[in-house]
Amino acid sequence: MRYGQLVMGPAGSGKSTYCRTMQRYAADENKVINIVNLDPAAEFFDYEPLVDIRELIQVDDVMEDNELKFGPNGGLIFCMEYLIQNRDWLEDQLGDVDGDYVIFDCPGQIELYSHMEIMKELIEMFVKFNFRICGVFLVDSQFMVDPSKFLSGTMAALSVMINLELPHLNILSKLDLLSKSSKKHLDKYLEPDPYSLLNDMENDPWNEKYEKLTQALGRLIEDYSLVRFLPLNIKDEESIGDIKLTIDNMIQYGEEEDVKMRDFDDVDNDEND
Ligand SMILES: Nc1nc2c(ncn2[C@@H]2O[C@H](COP(=O)(O)OP(=O)(O)OP(=O)(O)O)[C@@H](O)[C@H]2O)c(=O)[nH]1
Ligand SMILES: [Mg+2]
Repeated sequence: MRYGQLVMGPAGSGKSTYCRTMQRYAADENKVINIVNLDPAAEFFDYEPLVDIRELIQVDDVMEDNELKFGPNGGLIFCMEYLIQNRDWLEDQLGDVDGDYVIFDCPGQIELYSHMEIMKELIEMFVKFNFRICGVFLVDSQFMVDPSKFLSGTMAALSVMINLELPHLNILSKLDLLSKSSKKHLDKYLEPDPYSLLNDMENDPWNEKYEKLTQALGRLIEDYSLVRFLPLNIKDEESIGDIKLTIDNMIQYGEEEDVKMRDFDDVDNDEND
């Protein structure tokens, strides 16, 4: 069995930073996590990828192609479909390492996750490659400390959960950037009680007009009671550790076999021999 996280979320929500943070956290525990870049439009990320989709196909090349004539969004979808058609390339690049742990850094185009089939096909492919995989959906906490924005972020998370049918974790990212007063209100959003949040919206002119719709959305979130968020503060080891532990439990990492340990000690021993 291999273990994986599929890291998704809107543009700029902190996906690539999350991948790097997880990798470094694991390295501090002498464990190896590899990262695969699945964003064909990526320009910068601060990690050394095990596999990089840009070696197979890049959005710029697709957009410059005179026959295809794609813009950036259509180009990205084309690249993802191309990846699925070239599954042998990906399988070959990923190798076949039993018990390894791979984080897949996905593009920031929300429609890929919320209603298109591409991610589902990709997930099926990973399952065939023997991965036990979970979805990690990041939402920038700076946009969530406001009831109406929280509602739309939660709906986005819910549609991804329902569409992908994967074990799923929602994360509120970039907590280190929140002001002290926003942090105080955070608890309300981590274990959301839609009704009390909706009360907070009472003076919102939008809510006056669409009160019933807002209530129905609140009921939907409550009924599913699956939409919960874990906070991520990349400057706080405990917050990173909590997320890692929750995910490892979800994918049962380390329960069935000895986890892969990097032999830092062996290097020292060799030098002493
Ligand atoms: N302070 C702080 N900055 C962050 C954090 N996460 C991301 N950022 C910054 O936010 C910007 C976007 O972060 P990325 O990790 O590239 O986000 P992404 O979701 O991979 O973005 P796309 O791939 O373009 O969709 C960068 O400038 C990061 O440095 C965080 O936890 N704290
Ligand atoms: Mg990124």
